[in-house]
Amino acid sequence: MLTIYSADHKLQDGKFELIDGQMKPPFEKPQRAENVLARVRKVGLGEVRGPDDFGLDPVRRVHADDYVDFLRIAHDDWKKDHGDSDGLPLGWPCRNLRQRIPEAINGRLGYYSLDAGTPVTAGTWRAITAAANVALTGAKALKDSGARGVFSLCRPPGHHATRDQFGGYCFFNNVAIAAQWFRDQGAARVAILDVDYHHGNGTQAIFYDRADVLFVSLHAHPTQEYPYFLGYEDETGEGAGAGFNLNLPMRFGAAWGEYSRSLDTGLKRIAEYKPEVVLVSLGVDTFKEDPISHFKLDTPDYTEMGRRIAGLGLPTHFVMEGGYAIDEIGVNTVNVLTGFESV
Ligand code: SP5
Ligand code: ZN
Repeated sequence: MLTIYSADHKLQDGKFELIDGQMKPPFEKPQRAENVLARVRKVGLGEVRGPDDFGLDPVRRVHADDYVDFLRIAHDDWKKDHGDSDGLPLGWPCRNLRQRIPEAINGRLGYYSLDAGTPVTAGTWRAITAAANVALTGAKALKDSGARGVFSLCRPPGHHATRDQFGGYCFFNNVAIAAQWFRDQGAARVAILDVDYHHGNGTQAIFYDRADVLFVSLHAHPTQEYPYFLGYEDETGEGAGAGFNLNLPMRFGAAWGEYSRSLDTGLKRIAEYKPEVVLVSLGVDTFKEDPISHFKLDTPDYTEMGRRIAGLGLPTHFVMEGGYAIDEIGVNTVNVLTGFESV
């Protein structure tokens, strides 16, 4: 299987995230992607290629123009007020407040974000544009080559990013950008299967009122886990998108038995939909030893996950999302890919 990778991901290297009431070194760090890449090479998964530059047009198909323009200048503006530290918001336009964009960079960071766990650094813009290009290059390679599967080793991840908000370590929604690209290239129906431990609130929100992109997500129940405010079972889509969003939340402690039943439910829905292409938001933070998660998947389960996804018999674009157990992120991620190829 072809892997797309850019070393520019290393430019997203925050000093701290706010988590559990403490400023801690970010769980979402460069070594994650390096360990996945090392495993891809070790098992001989296939060629590793750098991304092509698609420019910002395909990004703007998913994200608001003002949001894209804000991210481009956000750290420069932060630096003017605060020096060369990482930018983090500390206030948001919540209930009972106005939805107006303020002048102050602190205020704009709040307006365009979901949380204080996602540092805006000097290298963020270059890293996130590279990650979008990694997703787009993988999409184009899948379409042009007629291969069964392609792996876009995106970092930072993307599925929490909405059309105009960053958060959950995500800035550009890589999988949504790739899905929209497939649509714009003529694919009538596109399905996204999100197996990251956290609900893909950004991806859901982007496609919520559309029938041309089916979103299916397996995740920790939002009543217990981040992002807390989206990802419930009763979110099934609206307007033209009614019936084209499927959330399969599970309580803390879910292991492969329960998880695999949810996976089969999700795969059945995707098969019924008859998409031309499937994108997989591939997070491996469902692993039993993940430091911020509470599911119990084990390393061999990822191989079986890949096999079951392959059972769809559809062109499949794997897009990297979360996974914070740094020593096992490589084997767990690549097991999905080799499991997929073994069928
Ligand atoms: C892409 C992705 O996986 N983003 C995850 C973002 C999660 N950020 C907040 C996590 C807070 C959960 N509490 C952690 C408890 C560990 N003691
Ligand atoms: Zn996650």
